[in-house]
Amino acid sequence: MESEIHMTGPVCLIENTNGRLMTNPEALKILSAITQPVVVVAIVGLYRTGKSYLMNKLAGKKKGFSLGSTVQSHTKGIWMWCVSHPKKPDHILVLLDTEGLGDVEKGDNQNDSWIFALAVLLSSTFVYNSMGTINQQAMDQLHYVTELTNRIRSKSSPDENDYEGEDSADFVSFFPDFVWTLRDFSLDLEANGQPITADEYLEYSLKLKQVTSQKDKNFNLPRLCIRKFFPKKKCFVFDRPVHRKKLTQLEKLHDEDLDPDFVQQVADFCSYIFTNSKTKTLSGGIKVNGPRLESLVLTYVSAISSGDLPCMENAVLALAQIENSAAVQKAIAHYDQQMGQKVQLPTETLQELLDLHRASEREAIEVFIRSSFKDVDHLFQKELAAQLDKKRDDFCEQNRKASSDRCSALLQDIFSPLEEEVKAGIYSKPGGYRLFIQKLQDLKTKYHEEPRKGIQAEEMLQMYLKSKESMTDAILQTDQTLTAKEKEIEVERVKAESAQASAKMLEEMQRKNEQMMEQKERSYQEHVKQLTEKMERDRAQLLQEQERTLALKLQVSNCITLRFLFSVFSPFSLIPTLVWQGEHEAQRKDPACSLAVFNSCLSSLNWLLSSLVTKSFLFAVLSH
Ligand SMILES: Nc1nc2c(ncn2[C@@H]2O[C@H](COP(=O)(O)OP(=O)(O)OP(=O)(O)O)[C@@H](O)[C@H]2O)c(=O)[nH]1
Ligand SMILES: [Mg+2]
Repeated sequence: MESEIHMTGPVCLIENTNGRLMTNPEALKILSAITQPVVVVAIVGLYRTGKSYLMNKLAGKKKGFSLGSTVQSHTKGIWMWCVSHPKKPDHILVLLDTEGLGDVEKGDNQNDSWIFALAVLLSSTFVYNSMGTINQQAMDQLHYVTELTNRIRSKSSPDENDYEGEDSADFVSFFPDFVWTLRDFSLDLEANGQPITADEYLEYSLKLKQVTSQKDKNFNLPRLCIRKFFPKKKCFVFDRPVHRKKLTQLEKLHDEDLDPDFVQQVADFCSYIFTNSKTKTLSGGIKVNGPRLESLVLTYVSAISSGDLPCMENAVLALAQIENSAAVQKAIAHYDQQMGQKVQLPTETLQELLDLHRASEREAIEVFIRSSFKDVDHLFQKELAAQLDKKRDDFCEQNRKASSDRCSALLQDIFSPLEEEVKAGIYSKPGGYRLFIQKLQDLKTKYHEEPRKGIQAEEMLQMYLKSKESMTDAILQTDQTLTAKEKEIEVERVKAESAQASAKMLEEMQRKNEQMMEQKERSYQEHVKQLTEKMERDRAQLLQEQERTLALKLQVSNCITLRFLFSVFSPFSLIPTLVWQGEHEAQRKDPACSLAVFNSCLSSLNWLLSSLVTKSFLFAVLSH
């Protein structure tokens, strides 16, 4: 069960003091505790346009984000309120309310642009809020969107071969969805006498002019940028909530006191956001949770503060550094826990220990692979491999020591009575040597029968016997029943036995070395296997992202052909030719321009097709 979130009210996430942006540790701490994926909705727009009020509606609360009742701008910096997502279980809805743009008292446009850029970078749904209709003034106020290309980079080092604008063309894959909220909207939504939806109104307002002058270019620029950066757009219109005089009391009023249309419009807006706003996702399909959002905030704000452009790729890489390092720790902790549970030192054989290591290592690699991403040059996986190798070697050493300790204790237990007997002279008599050898054999058998002596059992025994060679020899030499010849033979036999044991030990050592080498190879293969599977999954993800971006870019080039067809076959073929020449220049430089033209071509083509089956076509032909 994921942890619940209890934030009684919003906190400032990014402070804006004297034009300097600073993160607030209290807010970052809240983010760091959110384990669930986050849906981030940011609202941006001119100051005093009811942004905070609307965000409170999304939080399902009457009060929260502080509202100002004077004409002075109220919200400063970026404020955050994290609430449980009302429709997505185990998701957190992060609401970001921003400082109003265009505050005359502030008079700092730069600062506004950064607030705007940060809201774009941090959100998965970007709400642009404005008063009244989408007129030229509203469009002009959106110049922040045209500045995004100068404020944000998608790649840390754009390809040299990329033509101008290519980097910004990649924004499209990672930018939030765009929602335009129009407050105190007083017009009827209709065009040519026909009712239209708010979305159609937005599309209509984003239509481009045929470029014949600089003025036309300026007219088109914000429209092009919105189309270019935000392929998914939505528009909501809101009536004025109450009579002007009651506006300052808005927070205290109940729904019954408000314009019923406004109440419904707010409900529709909230419902759309709850149902359609996506989890914040980064390049590589990385779903953002609280700590990840915290890292993004830190990276972007620190880039801005140090005079750099915030870069989406760098933010992901910075995040990867933190998480991959944590992934190594997590994997090692898992390995330690598994080994701690399963291993009892000393193990009977080296292979037994290596098998346990292998099983724990496999799981540890799985833990790492699951938690890591964008591990450039596999640096972190190599680090994990090195740490696991060291752990294995440490375990082998501990195993050797545990075995040595146990064997010496055993040898002491088993053989010390014999040593006492020798000291007491029990074997210093005729026939004593045979007696001694017999006893030694019995004790060796007893030693061999003891369980869990570990890998040093033989070596320790041989070492012990070697240390007692002089004692054995003394007993042999004092035994009067044996002839000199027999004693010579016996000395040779003992030597041969010792040499045989040494050879066996060497062989055993060789076998252990081979097992270790084999294990190293298997570890390597395990890393490669799991890495290959992960890379395969990443490749599929990348392909999906590339296809999405490519589809958008392709639309751009396709529209050139469509435009051509249209210019040839349209009853208005004379008009677009001029426009086409002017726009063509811009299209070559800016793919987004073509995207916009593509959309307008589509609508023209739609018009043409529908005209074909209506009388208006006849009328158009006749008038032509
Ligand atoms: N006319 C009108 N006023 C509204 C609307 N919604 C809220 N208000 C009022 O407008 C005033 C400002 O509202 P806020 O929500 O603080 O506006 P804001 O955009 O957050 O303002 P800043 O934080 O300064 O950028 C308050 O008195 C609200 O009651 C609306 O839809 N229309
Ligand atoms: Mg506000």
